[in-house]
Amino acid sequence: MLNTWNQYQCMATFNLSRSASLFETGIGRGMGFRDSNQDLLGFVHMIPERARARILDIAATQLSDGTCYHQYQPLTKQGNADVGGDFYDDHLWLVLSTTAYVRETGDLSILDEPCGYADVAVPDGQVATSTLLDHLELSFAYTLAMRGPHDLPRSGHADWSVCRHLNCFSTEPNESFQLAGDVEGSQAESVMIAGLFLYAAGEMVRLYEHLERPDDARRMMAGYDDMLAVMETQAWDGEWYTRAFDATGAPVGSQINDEGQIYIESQGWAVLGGAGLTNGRARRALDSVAEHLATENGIVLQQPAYTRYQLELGEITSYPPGVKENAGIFCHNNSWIHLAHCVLGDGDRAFEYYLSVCPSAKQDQIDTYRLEPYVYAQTIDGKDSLTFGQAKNSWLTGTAAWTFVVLSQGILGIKPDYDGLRIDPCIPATWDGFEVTRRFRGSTFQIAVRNPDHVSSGVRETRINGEVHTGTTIPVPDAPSRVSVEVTLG
Ligand code: BGC
Ligand code: IFM
Repeated sequence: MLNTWNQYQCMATFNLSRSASLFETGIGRGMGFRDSNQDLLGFVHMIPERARARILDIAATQLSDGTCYHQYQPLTKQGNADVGGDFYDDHLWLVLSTTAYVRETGDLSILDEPCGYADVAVPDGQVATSTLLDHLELSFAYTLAMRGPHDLPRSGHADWSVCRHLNCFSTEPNESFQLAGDVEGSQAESVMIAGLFLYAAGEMVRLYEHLERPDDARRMMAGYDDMLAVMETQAWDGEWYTRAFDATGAPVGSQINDEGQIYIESQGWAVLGGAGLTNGRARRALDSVAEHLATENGIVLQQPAYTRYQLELGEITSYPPGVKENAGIFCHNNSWIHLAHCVLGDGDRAFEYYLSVCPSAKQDQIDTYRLEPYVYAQTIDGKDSLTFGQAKNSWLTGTAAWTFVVLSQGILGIKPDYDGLRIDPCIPATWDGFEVTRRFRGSTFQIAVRNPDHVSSGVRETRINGEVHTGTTIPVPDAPSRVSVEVTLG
């Protein structure tokens, strides 16, 4: 899966985003701001020049207020005006794709490239004045500024979960149905965006540290600390992190709800963003995922599934229980939980969960799974569905990129970093070790990891070309060469 099919699928998602497939609709979807930024995470190592161009194209569809065209057409590179500016997670994914590219390539020049905003005309013969770094700064500032009543980031029309629409509410107490449409000025909030912001802010801190701009790094850290405090004071529900607050300020993904009490996305992003790491909540939140959401076919998106249409939550409640975002297994967000377990050093759980959505592990139930056993599916029907275990929409899904990150950087622990290749695995304790050949910035790293004590994580010794090396980051040689790396866990 990792060497061949996963990367082949990453190439497909990079090229096609979510358009031109037998599952999605023709050219209607174009390139998604959110989707294509995430697809890059599984592509930057393959053809970095194409990744560079794509990042700049995407950035140019950001609007000058910080929001983005949600989709753009690849040939004209023009945003689709009918779906612009109202998904308040979009801009943050640009931070992830850009820093992934720079970590992989070391190419800092991309930060100074003029991009321009989609709504600001550039006179003929001139270049745009805003650079990619300006776009990252604007993305950071936008989320910090656009907050709701709990000081959490506002969600806009919808966050990553595109069909949960929190900005609708009935103004008539007894009205049971009203056409869903955002109520102007409503201030629904997203806990997932708060976690994603924490992660993105952490990336900005490390980028500025690498650029040797300590004042800017401190400024980013202040934003991080501010959001972390809000997350811990407003979004902890007792056993897990809440998912959102709707337009009336009521929690979504809380024990006080009768349906949709616990959601997967906010648990993953809280931990990836660094919440709950010093107060036991990260472990507790992931234990709650295991208790309420995990199944042998993957982790369902929320529980209990919605059984009736609810205006305050929108389209998500119109899907049958166990299907798609309504308590289906969305493989894409499963990978955030895999990575969160890697943050906690729990390689057994990360790998067990990975296998539960891995298509090549479905051979003995292929009559139930019913899709290709070599590319990830977007969803697998959840335990509330009559067709539990049946996969849907293979190929064009963010699962491809994120699972490549899980396997290569989370479990095998080979992480491209600004100063070299960091090797810090998180594997099942039963593994004796593994070997990997990784090409990185022109050199070839021959990596052997040994696990004599059968632990999951923790590096006891690193050797480079036979010599003991302090730390886990392998520097890049001045001239392209072969580097032999031996890592002993324990
Ligand atoms: C997904 C659907 C989702 C839709 C919302 C599609 O990519 O396949 O599950 O409802 O996006 O626009
Ligand atoms: O995050 C979205 C994505 O943008 C399109 N497909 C569905 C995902 C989850 O709703």
